[in-house]
Amino acid sequence: MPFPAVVPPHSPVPLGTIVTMPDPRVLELCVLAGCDWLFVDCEHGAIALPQLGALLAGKGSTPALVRLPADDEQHVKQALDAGCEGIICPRVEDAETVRRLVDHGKYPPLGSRSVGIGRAHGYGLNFSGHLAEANESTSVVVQIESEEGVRNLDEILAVPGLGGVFIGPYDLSGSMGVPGQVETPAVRRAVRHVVDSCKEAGVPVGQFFGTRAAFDAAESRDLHDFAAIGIDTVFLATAVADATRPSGS
Ligand code: 3PY
Ligand code: MG
Repeated sequence: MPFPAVVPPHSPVPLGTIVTMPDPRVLELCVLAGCDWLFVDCEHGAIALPQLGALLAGKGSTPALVRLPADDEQHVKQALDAGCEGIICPRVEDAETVRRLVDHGKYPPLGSRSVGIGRAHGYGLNFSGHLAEANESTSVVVQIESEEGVRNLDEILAVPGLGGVFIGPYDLSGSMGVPGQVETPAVRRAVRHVVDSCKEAGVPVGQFFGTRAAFDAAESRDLHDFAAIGIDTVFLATAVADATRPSGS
Protein backbone atom coordinates (compact mmCIF):
# COMPACT_ATOMS: atom_id res chain seq x y z
CA MET A 1 0.00 0.00 0.00
CA PRO A 2 1.39 3.43 -0.85
CA PHE A 3 2.37 5.66 2.01
CA PRO A 4 1.15 8.26 2.66
CA ALA A 5 -2.04 7.11 1.05
CA VAL A 6 -4.66 8.23 3.42
CA VAL A 7 -7.17 10.96 2.65
CA PRO A 8 -9.39 11.57 4.59
CA PRO A 9 -7.27 11.24 7.70
CA HIS A 10 -6.53 8.10 9.59
CA SER A 11 -7.63 7.67 13.12
CA PRO A 12 -5.43 7.21 14.95
CA VAL A 13 -2.80 9.18 13.06
CA PRO A 14 0.11 6.94 11.93
CA LEU A 15 3.10 7.91 14.07
CA GLY A 16 6.76 7.47 13.29
CA THR A 17 10.06 8.90 14.38
CA ILE A 18 13.14 10.33 12.70
CA VAL A 19 15.99 7.86 12.27
CA THR A 20 19.35 9.56 11.79
CA MET A 21 21.82 6.92 12.99
CA PRO A 22 23.24 4.53 10.40
CA ASP A 23 23.37 1.53 12.73
CA PRO A 24 20.76 -0.99 11.44
CA ARG A 25 19.80 -1.78 15.02
CA VAL A 26 18.38 1.72 15.46
CA LEU A 27 15.94 1.31 12.59
CA GLU A 28 15.10 -2.21 13.71
CA LEU A 29 14.41 -1.18 17.29
CA CYS A 30 12.11 1.61 16.07
CA VAL A 31 10.12 -1.05 14.20
CA LEU A 32 10.07 -3.31 17.27
CA ALA A 33 9.01 -0.36 19.41
CA GLY A 34 5.87 -0.01 17.29
CA CYS A 35 6.47 2.85 14.86
CA ASP A 36 3.75 2.93 12.21
CA TRP A 37 6.26 4.37 9.76
CA LEU A 38 9.87 5.52 9.63
CA PHE A 39 11.34 8.87 8.62
CA VAL A 40 14.87 8.01 7.50
CA ASP A 41 16.92 11.18 7.44
CA CYS A 42 19.66 11.71 4.87
CA GLU A 43 19.43 15.53 5.16
CA HIS A 44 20.56 16.27 8.70
CA GLY A 45 21.34 12.73 9.83
CA ALA A 46 24.47 10.61 9.58
CA ILE A 47 22.90 8.22 7.05
CA ALA A 48 24.40 8.31 3.56
CA LEU A 49 22.29 7.32 0.57
CA PRO A 50 24.43 4.26 -0.35
CA GLN A 51 23.77 2.86 3.16
CA LEU A 52 20.00 2.87 2.66
CA GLY A 53 19.58 -0.57 1.07
CA ALA A 54 21.28 -2.34 3.98
CA LEU A 55 19.36 -0.30 6.57
CA LEU A 56 15.95 -0.69 4.96
CA ALA A 57 16.41 -4.46 4.83
CA GLY A 58 15.58 -4.45 8.55
CA LYS A 59 12.28 -2.60 8.32
CA GLY A 60 10.01 -5.53 7.47
CA SER A 61 6.63 -4.26 6.31
CA THR A 62 6.88 -0.90 8.11
CA PRO A 63 6.75 1.89 5.51
CA ALA A 64 9.80 4.15 5.30
CA LEU A 65 10.04 7.59 3.77
CA VAL A 66 13.57 8.79 3.07
CA ARG A 67 14.38 12.48 3.44
CA LEU A 68 16.78 13.41 0.68
CA PRO A 69 19.86 15.56 1.31
CA ALA A 70 18.49 18.01 -1.26
CA ASP A 71 16.39 18.29 -4.39
CA ASP A 72 18.59 16.32 -6.80
CA GLU A 73 17.76 13.60 -9.32
CA GLN A 74 20.68 11.46 -8.16
CA HIS A 75 19.28 11.45 -4.62
CA VAL A 76 15.78 10.52 -5.83
CA LYS A 77 17.16 7.56 -7.80
CA GLN A 78 19.29 6.23 -4.97
CA ALA A 79 16.55 6.49 -2.35
CA LEU A 80 13.82 4.87 -4.45
CA ASP A 81 16.10 2.12 -5.80
CA ALA A 82 16.98 1.26 -2.19
CA GLY A 83 13.36 0.22 -1.64
CA CYS A 84 11.56 2.84 0.41
CA GLU A 85 7.89 3.75 0.24
CA GLY A 86 8.66 7.31 -0.75
CA ILE A 87 10.91 10.32 -0.64
CA ILE A 88 10.64 13.53 1.35
CA CYS A 89 12.38 16.49 -0.22
CA PRO A 90 13.39 19.24 2.22
CA ARG A 91 12.49 22.91 1.75
CA VAL A 92 10.43 22.92 -1.42
CA GLU A 93 9.32 26.42 -2.33
CA ASP A 94 7.79 26.32 -5.79
CA ALA A 95 5.71 24.19 -8.13
CA GLU A 96 8.54 23.77 -10.63
CA THR A 97 10.60 21.88 -8.04
CA VAL A 98 7.64 19.60 -7.31
CA ARG A 99 7.18 18.90 -11.01
CA ARG A 100 10.87 18.00 -11.29
CA LEU A 101 10.71 15.70 -8.26
CA VAL A 102 7.64 13.90 -9.59
CA ASP A 103 9.34 13.55 -12.97
CA HIS A 104 12.45 12.03 -11.37
CA GLY A 105 10.42 9.83 -9.02
CA LYS A 106 7.89 8.27 -11.40
CA TYR A 107 8.51 5.85 -14.26
CA PRO A 108 7.04 6.69 -17.69
CA PRO A 109 4.39 7.64 -18.61
CA LEU A 110 4.04 9.73 -15.41
CA GLY A 111 7.69 10.80 -15.31
CA SER A 112 11.16 9.84 -16.44
CA ARG A 113 12.53 7.92 -13.43
CA SER A 114 15.76 6.30 -14.44
CA VAL A 115 15.76 2.50 -14.53
CA GLY A 116 18.25 0.88 -12.19
CA ILE A 117 18.23 -2.36 -10.27
CA GLY A 118 18.36 -2.23 -6.49
CA ARG A 119 16.75 -3.58 -3.37
CA ALA A 120 13.44 -2.10 -4.61
CA HIS A 121 13.58 -4.47 -7.57
CA GLY A 122 14.50 -7.53 -5.50
CA TYR A 123 18.02 -7.05 -6.92
CA GLY A 124 16.58 -7.99 -10.29
CA LEU A 125 14.33 -10.84 -9.13
CA ASN A 126 11.32 -8.51 -9.18
CA PHE A 127 12.50 -6.12 -11.86
CA SER A 128 9.37 -5.92 -14.01
CA GLY A 129 7.13 -6.18 -10.92
CA HIS A 130 8.66 -3.05 -9.41
CA LEU A 131 8.49 -1.16 -12.68
CA ALA A 132 4.79 -2.02 -12.94
CA GLU A 133 3.78 -1.03 -9.42
CA ALA A 134 6.28 1.62 -8.27
CA ASN A 135 4.33 4.63 -9.50
CA GLU A 136 1.43 3.55 -7.29
CA SER A 137 3.35 2.17 -4.32
CA THR A 138 5.83 5.01 -3.76
CA SER A 139 5.13 8.63 -2.86
CA VAL A 140 6.80 11.93 -3.63
CA VAL A 141 6.43 14.10 -0.53
CA VAL A 142 7.67 17.67 -0.22
CA GLN A 143 8.49 19.62 2.89
CA ILE A 144 6.87 22.99 3.38
CA GLU A 145 9.17 24.69 5.83
CA SER A 146 9.68 28.26 4.70
CA GLU A 147 7.57 31.37 4.25
CA GLU A 148 8.21 31.16 0.51
CA GLY A 149 6.84 27.60 0.44
CA VAL A 150 3.74 28.72 2.32
CA ARG A 151 3.27 31.64 -0.10
CA ASN A 152 3.41 29.30 -3.11
CA LEU A 153 1.41 26.52 -1.48
CA ASP A 154 -1.62 26.57 -3.78
CA GLU A 155 0.46 26.07 -6.93
CA ILE A 156 2.57 23.43 -5.15
CA LEU A 157 -0.52 21.46 -4.13
CA ALA A 158 -1.86 21.58 -7.68
CA VAL A 159 1.06 19.62 -9.19
CA PRO A 160 -0.15 16.21 -10.48
CA GLY A 161 1.60 13.27 -8.82
CA LEU A 162 2.37 15.02 -5.54
CA GLY A 163 1.94 12.35 -2.85
CA GLY A 164 2.00 14.44 0.28
CA VAL A 165 3.26 17.44 2.22
CA PHE A 166 5.36 17.25 5.36
CA ILE A 167 5.51 20.38 7.50
CA GLY A 168 8.87 21.27 9.07
CA PRO A 169 7.90 23.72 11.84
CA TYR A 170 11.48 24.28 12.96
CA ASP A 171 12.81 25.53 9.64
CA LEU A 172 9.54 27.39 9.12
CA SER A 173 10.09 29.21 12.41
CA GLY A 174 13.62 30.05 11.28
CA SER A 175 12.39 31.51 8.00
CA MET A 176 9.97 33.66 10.03
CA GLY A 177 12.82 35.07 12.10
CA VAL A 178 12.12 33.07 15.29
CA PRO A 179 14.26 29.91 14.95
CA GLY A 180 13.08 27.08 17.18
CA GLN A 181 10.09 29.03 18.54
CA VAL A 182 7.50 26.78 16.96
CA GLU A 183 4.77 27.77 19.41
CA THR A 184 4.89 31.44 18.34
CA PRO A 185 1.36 32.43 17.19
CA ALA A 186 2.52 33.43 13.69
CA VAL A 187 4.25 30.06 13.20
CA ARG A 188 1.21 28.18 14.51
CA ARG A 189 -1.04 30.13 12.16
CA ALA A 190 1.20 29.32 9.19
CA VAL A 191 1.25 25.62 10.13
CA ARG A 192 -2.54 25.55 10.45
CA HIS A 193 -2.89 27.27 7.09
CA VAL A 194 -0.75 24.55 5.47
CA VAL A 195 -2.75 21.78 7.15
CA ASP A 196 -6.09 23.28 6.10
CA SER A 197 -4.92 23.93 2.52
CA CYS A 198 -3.71 20.34 2.16
CA LYS A 199 -7.02 19.03 3.47
CA GLU A 200 -8.89 21.21 0.99
CA ALA A 201 -6.68 20.07 -1.90
CA GLY A 202 -6.95 16.40 -0.87
CA VAL A 203 -3.19 16.09 -0.41
CA PRO A 204 -2.03 13.99 2.58
CA VAL A 205 -0.32 16.12 5.21
CA GLY A 206 2.19 15.20 7.89
CA GLN A 207 4.20 17.16 10.41
CA PHE A 208 7.18 16.88 12.73
CA PHE A 209 6.66 17.27 16.48
CA GLY A 210 9.59 17.43 18.88
CA THR A 211 7.81 15.44 21.58
CA ARG A 212 4.72 13.35 22.15
CA ALA A 213 3.41 16.11 24.40
CA ALA A 214 3.71 18.63 21.55
CA PHE A 215 1.77 16.29 19.25
CA ASP A 216 -0.93 15.65 21.85
CA ALA A 217 -1.32 19.39 22.47
CA ALA A 218 -1.51 20.39 18.78
CA GLU A 219 -4.92 21.72 17.77
CA SER A 220 -4.50 20.13 14.32
CA ARG A 221 -3.33 16.71 15.55
CA ASP A 222 -6.37 14.78 14.37
CA LEU A 223 -6.19 16.38 10.93
CA HIS A 224 -2.81 14.87 10.14
CA ASP A 225 -2.49 11.89 7.83
CA PHE A 226 0.87 11.04 9.40
CA ALA A 227 3.24 12.55 11.93
CA ALA A 228 6.82 12.07 13.06
CA ILE A 229 7.64 12.52 16.72
CA GLY A 230 11.17 13.03 18.00
CA ILE A 231 14.61 12.06 16.76
CA ASP A 232 16.59 8.93 17.65
CA THR A 233 19.62 10.81 18.98
CA VAL A 234 17.47 13.12 21.09
CA PHE A 235 15.56 10.18 22.60
CA LEU A 236 18.87 8.60 23.56
CA ALA A 237 20.36 11.80 24.95
CA THR A 238 17.33 12.65 27.07
CA ALA A 239 16.98 9.09 28.38
CA VAL A 240 20.66 9.02 29.37
CA ALA A 241 20.43 12.45 30.98
CA ASP A 242 17.34 11.37 32.92
CA ALA A 243 18.92 8.14 34.06
CA THR A 244 22.17 9.69 35.22
CA ARG A 245 21.00 12.93 36.78
CA PRO A 246 22.07 13.27 40.38
CA SER A 247 19.56 11.76 42.84
CA GLY A 248 17.09 14.30 44.16
CA SER A 249 17.66 16.85 41.37
C1 3PY B 1 11.77 21.03 10.58
O1 3PY B 1 11.02 21.20 11.55
O2 3PY B 1 12.39 21.94 10.02
C2 3PY B 1 11.96 19.69 10.04
O3 3PY B 1 12.50 19.55 8.99
C3 3PY B 1 11.47 18.54 10.85
O4 3PY B 1 11.51 17.38 10.14
MG1 MG C 1 13.62 21.15 8.32
